[in-house]
Amino acid sequence: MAFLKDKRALITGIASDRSIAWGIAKAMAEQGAELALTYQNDRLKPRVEKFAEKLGASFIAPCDVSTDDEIEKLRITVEKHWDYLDIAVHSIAYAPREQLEGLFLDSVDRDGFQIAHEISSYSFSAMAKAFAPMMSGRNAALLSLTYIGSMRSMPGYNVMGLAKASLEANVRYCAQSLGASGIRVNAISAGPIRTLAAAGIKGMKAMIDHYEKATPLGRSVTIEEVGNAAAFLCSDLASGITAEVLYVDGGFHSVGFSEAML
Ligand code: 0WD
Repeated sequence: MAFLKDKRALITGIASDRSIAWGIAKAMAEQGAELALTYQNDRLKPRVEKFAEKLGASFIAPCDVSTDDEIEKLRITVEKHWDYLDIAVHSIAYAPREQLEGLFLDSVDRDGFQIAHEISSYSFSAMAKAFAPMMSGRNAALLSLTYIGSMRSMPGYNVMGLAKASLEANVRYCAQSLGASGIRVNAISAGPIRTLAAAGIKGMKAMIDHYEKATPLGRSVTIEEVGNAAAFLCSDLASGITAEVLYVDGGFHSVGFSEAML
């Protein structure tokens, strides 16, 4: 059963074939969704064009979420192609590299804090505001990607942990704002995956290695596993689920200490 048949999905955040958004796009296409993909800048455009071709996406469009103008342009483009939207995926995060090194208090500053929160959290509300009118009354779904560094301190994650905490609250408040319009709003908290974004975080390799000892599944997860969970959460099968942060992390979030760590 293709459980996203007749659904139209807008997917942001594909930067490479390791991107979580690529895993999500593949899973949604497999489940029958019609796709549109965005790219952050001209450098990424040819890459995203190829990805769009592979999945038979209807169109691609630029969007750097750091300005309202670009988000508005994206909304206009999407409206030109489609008269409704069922799914919008926000798979975007950014903090200046120097924010992701050393101890939090040694690296955080006003600019870094503002940029991390604006790109990684505010842009989700901005997307929700822009696309809610096209999604209204359709059992539609908005989805973002978060990480457990929002709840627990992680080496090098620093201000991004604060931005993810904000993003998770953002999901709950957007869910409250949009529930009456039949729009569900959720996030997936993924285990660590080697992507371009993860490469910027010092200690990521050690953290992924640690997962082998620390998770019930004995490993971290793949972009395909996150993609399948995303496809489910954005489908009618999840019609009762909103304001939720779903952990797709091999069970890491549940563990205090494991046998393998003794
Ligand atoms: O371990 C991981 N990789 C995890 C990632 C674990 C848990 C959560 N996540 C989250 C990330 O925080 C992010 O929210 O998943 C989301 C996707 O991250 P990813 O797939 O790991 O990373 P990547 O493939 O790098 O895609 C993120 C993309 C950017 O890539 P780069 O590496 O070029 O910064 O986000 C996009 C960009 O394409 N992006 C933007 N898009 C539009 N406007 C912007 C922007 N201003 N900034 C970054």
